[in-house]
Amino acid sequence: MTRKIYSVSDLHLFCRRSLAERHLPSISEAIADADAFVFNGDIFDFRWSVLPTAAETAREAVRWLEETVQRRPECQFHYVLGNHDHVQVFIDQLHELAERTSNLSWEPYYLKMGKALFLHGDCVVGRMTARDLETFREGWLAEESRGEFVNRLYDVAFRTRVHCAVSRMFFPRATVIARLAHYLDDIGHGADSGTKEIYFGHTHLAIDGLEHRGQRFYNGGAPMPGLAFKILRAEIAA
Ligand SMILES: [Mn+2]
Repeated sequence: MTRKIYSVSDLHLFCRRSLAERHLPSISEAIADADAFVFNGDIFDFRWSVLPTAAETAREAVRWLEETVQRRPECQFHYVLGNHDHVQVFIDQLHELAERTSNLSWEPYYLKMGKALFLHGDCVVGRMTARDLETFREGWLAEESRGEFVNRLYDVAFRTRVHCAVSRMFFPRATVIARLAHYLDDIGHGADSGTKEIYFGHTHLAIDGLEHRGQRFYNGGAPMPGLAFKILRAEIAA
């Protein structure tokens, strides 16, 4: 008996440079087929939101999530936070929503299901322990939208595909995997643990089952211009 688990990360909803809208139909199809569905961080983007305040973004985000989750009560939904959605005003409302919704739970850092582990992956911005990641995330708690001027500069950068080069420069694959392995060791889910598959995002660069020290790493990329994006599917022994 296996359970079908799908996951997506880095939709960056509410950021106008995200192409997530066009993937929403395939996300609905995956949800219709799923026993469990994992939102693996940066689903909503508070820094680059088109809405004027984090409070308004949080309200719309929770409304979207509630509708999505209620449409398929047979599916268990899990929300794992990323850096862009590790914002206090959202966390409070997410917690409240999960309290009153039987098929939704949330985790700040990672979720273990069977031999699989789901985490956002922002622990790869440096060589981080769990403690380092907590400190890093504290810096996001009071995030507010950056406003129109900076947003426009980023629009230009995206038109010239600078973001693709930046992702590749900051996140070489070997470095990403080594840093993930370091963090996983720290939280007790490293090579010698029972954890065999790692699903993550954040870097916006797709990885399809790369093997390292007996663990396999998967990243679905991101729905952004010039980048690959995929809904990840896992089968887990129930
Ligand atoms: Mn991220």
